[in-house]
Amino acid sequence: MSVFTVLNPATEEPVTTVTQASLEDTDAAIARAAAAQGAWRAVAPGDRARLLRSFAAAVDAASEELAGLEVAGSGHPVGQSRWEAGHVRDVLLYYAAAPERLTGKQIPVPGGLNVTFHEPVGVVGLIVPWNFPMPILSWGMAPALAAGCAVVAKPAEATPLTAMRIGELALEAGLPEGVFQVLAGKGSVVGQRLVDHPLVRKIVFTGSTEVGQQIMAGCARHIKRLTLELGGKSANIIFADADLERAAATAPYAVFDNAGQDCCARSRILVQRSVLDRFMELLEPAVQGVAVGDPASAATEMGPLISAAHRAHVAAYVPSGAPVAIRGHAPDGPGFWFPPTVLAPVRPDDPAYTEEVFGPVVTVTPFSDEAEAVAIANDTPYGLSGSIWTRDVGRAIRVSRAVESGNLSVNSHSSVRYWTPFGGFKQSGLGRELGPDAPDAFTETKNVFISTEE
Ligand code: TAP
Repeated sequence: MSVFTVLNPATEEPVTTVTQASLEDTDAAIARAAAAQGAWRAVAPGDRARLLRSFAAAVDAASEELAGLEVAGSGHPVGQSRWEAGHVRDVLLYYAAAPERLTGKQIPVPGGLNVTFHEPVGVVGLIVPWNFPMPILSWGMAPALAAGCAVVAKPAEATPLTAMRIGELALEAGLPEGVFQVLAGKGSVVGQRLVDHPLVRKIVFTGSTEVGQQIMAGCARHIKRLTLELGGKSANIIFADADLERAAATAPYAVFDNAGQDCCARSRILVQRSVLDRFMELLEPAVQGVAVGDPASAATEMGPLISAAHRAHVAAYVPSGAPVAIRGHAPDGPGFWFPPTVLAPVRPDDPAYTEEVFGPVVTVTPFSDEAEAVAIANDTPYGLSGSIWTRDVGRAIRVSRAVESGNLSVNSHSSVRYWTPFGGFKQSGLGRELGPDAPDAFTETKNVFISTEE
């Protein structure tokens, strides 16, 4: 039996140990899910909706406990952790409305009519990364359950605690056994088995592009349905006519939230050359003002990185002699701390400029005009997110259309909402999550011809 010790990233102290599911445990969970699937899809839509609302209420009642687990097990600041627990509740409530709206179409044809049905795809394998254990779990779990699918979820090995508790809450709320299960364990064991097992009909994967490629290849063997949410290297594009004060005040939060461990991190700031100096003057105090420290304190805005190994990975992007333009604060002593760091000027072949750092490191690059801004923004294999700052409405729309990215914001650093679609262009992913159509992605459309011939 293999056991994983969850460490508190802020103290390096053990929080608890978690038994890792084996291959046999995974097969047994998939068998339970497949057995539960038929009865779950047959639950009347209104009753499935009621159960999802009960699940949301159970999450709400446990939100302080869930937030505490995320503070201790992931190092997320407590304010953020509370928001994340509330987000799971809200996502469940939003998709609780879906079971009664999974309607089909009727299409007149000669000699009769066709009707379409949305049939649940079957057992769904949900593979979650360590950076946002609660929100990303909920984005797959809630629409899949609403569509009538049974779900087996695998949280990241390093951050299983909140997902495990949410699995218990589902049962306490009355979801039938086997409909929603959480299996803590390794990607190479549990995750791989979900991909390989023929009874799992869809994989929802969020994680690195590299593992996503392996998963896509594994799913191809079964023509298994697949959603991929992968890496990002998003641009925060600031034009000279923008509200520079607001753009600079929010730029740190666009990249340093969750210590930069965010697929949507705007980790490349592009600034029109004529306002570069003024922007850097404004950015300095904003970066220095980010409150980095004890995640349990309500005043903290940024906590530690997830592990010593990840800190070493991030630090490699800031070697001695790196062009550090601004460096914020971070505590000394135990904990996997890394200060908010702004690099400028950065060579276009520097790995900090081209690769996903997944830490609190941002590069600043000047551009001359709109065409150059778009060209630089698109010069990456990724296309997940980004922001555009300008007072010119026409330019805002032109640049939004030209940037090859799935989720953009204009004059704002936030672009993820559960009621709008989310996903990536290019190597940032495949398919869309969230938004009103998300449950459809957990169904197959069945088309039935009904003859009216006498
Ligand atoms: P990965 O190393 O890719 O891991 C993601 C999940 O996949 C983990 O649960 C992991 O298990 C599992 N896994 C690993 N190998 C597997 C395999 N062979 N078969 C099946 N599952 C496997 O990513 P990460 O380091 O946790 O997360 C960071 C990456 O995720 C970044 O690139 C980030 O951009 C991306 N991300 C994207 C999004 C969206 S929405 N696009 C959101 C968040 C993060 P273990 O825990 O055992 O490794």
